[in-house]
Amino acid sequence: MLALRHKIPATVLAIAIAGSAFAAIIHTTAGPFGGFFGLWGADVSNQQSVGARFIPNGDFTLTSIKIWFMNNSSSAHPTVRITLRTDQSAGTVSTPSNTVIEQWIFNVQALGWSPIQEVVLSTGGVALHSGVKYWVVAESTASGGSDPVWNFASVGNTFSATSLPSGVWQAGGFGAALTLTVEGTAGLPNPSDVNGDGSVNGADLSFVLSAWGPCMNCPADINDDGLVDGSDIATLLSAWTS
Ligand SMILES: [Ca+2]
Ligand SMILES: [Ca+2]
Repeated sequence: MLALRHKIPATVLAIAIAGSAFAAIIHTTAGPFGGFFGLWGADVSNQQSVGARFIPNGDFTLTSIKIWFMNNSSSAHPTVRITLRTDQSAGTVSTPSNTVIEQWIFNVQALGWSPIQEVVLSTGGVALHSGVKYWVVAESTASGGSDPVWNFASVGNTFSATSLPSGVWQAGGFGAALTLTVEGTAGLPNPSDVNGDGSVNGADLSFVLSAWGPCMNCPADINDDGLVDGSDIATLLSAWTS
């Protein structure tokens, strides 16, 4: 469902938020795009969720995701939930799966049709594997007419999908280019870097010692055997960086 807008703020494209000097761009599009009738976007509401797919061309660790949002309300800041998900390919149809890798919930900053680029930061340790399909999905419980609008970009390099009110996903295509920038650091996360700060050092050692004992699905269990013990310490020490 397209949402046509009638204002094109002259300053919109001049707004840029500089990324970290250490972050690499994994996938990016142009900024908000409009035509004669104004800016274009996809409604994110209780009737429709929207997804954009990206495929890393190398192994990365996620650092941030940036998306331009407008707002159908000029007075309220509706809530949006962003999730990073795996792909669910059925036959030749690619849509988001229900497997959430990381999620962020916030209220859109934009009021009305002047878009603002929202930036969400990863808590660390999220691996993005080369050649694998990932989805960034935006959802909202806001009703139509007062809902967030995910801006379209001018270049169609991002495969998209939208959901029906029933929640069933329908694949879109490359035509509706949603704005999206995914950034990360090169290389997969180091399991010994349990606090995800890029170094393996005393802080990680303290973290592991404080989680000593049985521990399922926790970062301190570096070798993922359900127990935080000396074998995890040995792995951590062998990966020591500073
Ligand atoms: Ca660390
Ligand atoms: Ca272990």
